[in-house]
This record gives sequence, C-alpha cells and structure tokens, in this order.
Amino acid sequence: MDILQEITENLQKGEASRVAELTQKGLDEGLSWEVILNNGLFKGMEVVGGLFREEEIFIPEVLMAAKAMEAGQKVLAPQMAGAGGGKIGKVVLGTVKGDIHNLGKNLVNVMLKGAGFEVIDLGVDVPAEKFVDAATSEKAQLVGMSALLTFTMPYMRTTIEALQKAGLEGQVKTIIGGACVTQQYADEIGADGYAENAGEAVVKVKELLGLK
Ligand code: B1M
Repeated sequence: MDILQEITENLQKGEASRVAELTQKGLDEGLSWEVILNNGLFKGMEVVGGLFREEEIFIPEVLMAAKAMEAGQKVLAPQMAGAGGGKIGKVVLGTVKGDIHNLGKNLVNVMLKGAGFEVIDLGVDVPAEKFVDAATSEKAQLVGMSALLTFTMPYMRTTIEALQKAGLEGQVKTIIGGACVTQQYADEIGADGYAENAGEAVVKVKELLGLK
C-alpha cells in the first residue's frame, strides 16, 4: 500500500505510534512535509470529520485520531520549522474560550516559529482577558485566534472588543482562522486578517506587520 494511504488509514484507526513511524518513513523516503501533511494526515482527518458528522464514529475515536495526527505533526515539526530562528516579531496565539480544538492552532504555531516569529501559545479555551494580558505583558505585535465551532466563533469578536477596550487597537493586529471561519466573518468582527491555513497565516501575519 502507498505510504500516504497507510498514514491516512492508521490515523483513522488512531494508531499514533504507527502514524509517527510512517511519517518518519515518508520523510526518509524523500516525501516533503507538505505532501505528508496534506495527502496523508489531513486526508485521514477529513475522513474522520465526515464519519463523526454522520455519527458513524464518536468522540473517543475522534480523540484517538487527533492524537495520531498530533504524533505525525510532531515528526514533521522540525522540517516545517525549517531554518527560521531569528526573531522577526512576537505573536500571541490561542484557541478561543469554549473551544478545545488545537491541531490547527498548533500547526500555525510551528509555521510561525519556522518563519522566525516568537510565539506565545496560550493553549485552548482562552478567555479574552488572557489574550489581552499576554499581548500587553509580552508587548506582542499580533494576536492570533483559532476557533472550530460555530458557537465559539463569536468569542473572537469578544476578544477583539477586549483588546480595543484595553487600548491596544492599532498597536496589536489580529488574525483569525479555523474551519468555520471566513474572510467575510473576519471583516464582520473587525479582525485585521484571516487565513485559511497555517501557510497562509504566515503570509498574512508578515503582511499585517509590514514584513513582506
Ligand atoms: Co470537534 N467538531 N467537537 N473535536 N472536530 C468539528 C470541528 C466538527 C466540524 C465535526 C463535525 O461535526 N463534522 C464539529 C463542529 C460543528 C460546528 O460547530 N460547525 C465539531 C463538534 C460539534 C465538536 C463537539 C461539540 C462534539 C461534542 O462534544 N458533541 C466537541 C466540542 C469540544 C469543544 O471544543 N468545546 C468536539 C470535540 C472534538 C475532539 C476533542 C474530540 C477533537 C479535538 C481534538 C484536538 O483538537 N486536540 C475534535 C476533532 C478532531 C474534530 C474534527 C474531526 C477535526 C478538527 C481538526 O483537528 N482538523 C472536526 C471536523 C473537521 O474540521 N472536519 C471537528 C485538522 C486541523 C489541522 O484543521 O483545525 O481546521 P483545522 O486547522 C486548519 C485551518 O482551519 C487553519 O489552519 C489549519 C490548516 O493548516 N487554522 C487557522 C486553524 N486555526 C487557525 C488560526 C489561524 C489561521 C489559520 O490564525 C490564527
């Protein structure tokens, strides 16, 4: 069986250590991290998302698949981070309050670090005040928010309003992303930017900070 297919199938079964092994094997055989991520790991997670929606699998299986995805991501992280390392800016990142999805946010973290940013990752279920406090104390130039649930998306607006209330508007840019988020939604809530995926997030952050 094709190695990418094997990654996809093992991810669906939640076989974390096998996914990590296969991911390493793919790299050793010369596949790029982009191909493994997009055509192996993401593909498996897409299938899992579909089965979850159809109620053919449930949270325990999804969690196991997420752990397998994380195991693969960990193997890819050094490649994704590339040769970056200099500090070209500081970003505060988190998944908004009420939401514990973190795989996409973690990818954004790795890619930003790889591009040379310092990233303060606040984790998941992050209240607005925590974003504000971190942006202030760390003197960050940008706050990045992730949300995957239609009912946690509005909390991105809450966070942007809290940043404005704290007098950070203009000083601290904001970018949002996550499966349910769109450019239209970003415009609606006054976010400075939106990115569809982690790669685009790097491009957008650089653009917003005038680093292009
Ligand atoms: Co959840 N879940 N989940 N889930 N889950 C979704 C999102 C859902 C679409 C599944 C479905 O119904 N098909 C659905 C949301 C429906 C909706 O609101 N529209 C859903 C639901 C309903 C739920 C629960 C409510 C289920 C329940 O309890 N009944 C519950 C909520 C828990 C909570 O957060 N309060 C829940 C729980 C879970 C698990 C814990 C089991 C697990 C998360 C584990 C984890 O993250 N560690 C989980 C998972 C894994 C999923 C699916 C299957 C996969 C999400 C994922 O990780 N994708 C998901 C279905 C789907 O999205 N197709 C689903 C891979 C990841 C790399 O992609 O995060 O989209 P993603 O990130 C992308 C882009 O969006 C972008 O870049 C990444 C790609 O490069 N991006 C950004 C993300 N953040 C960004 C930030 C940026 C820029 C780009 O700038 C800052």
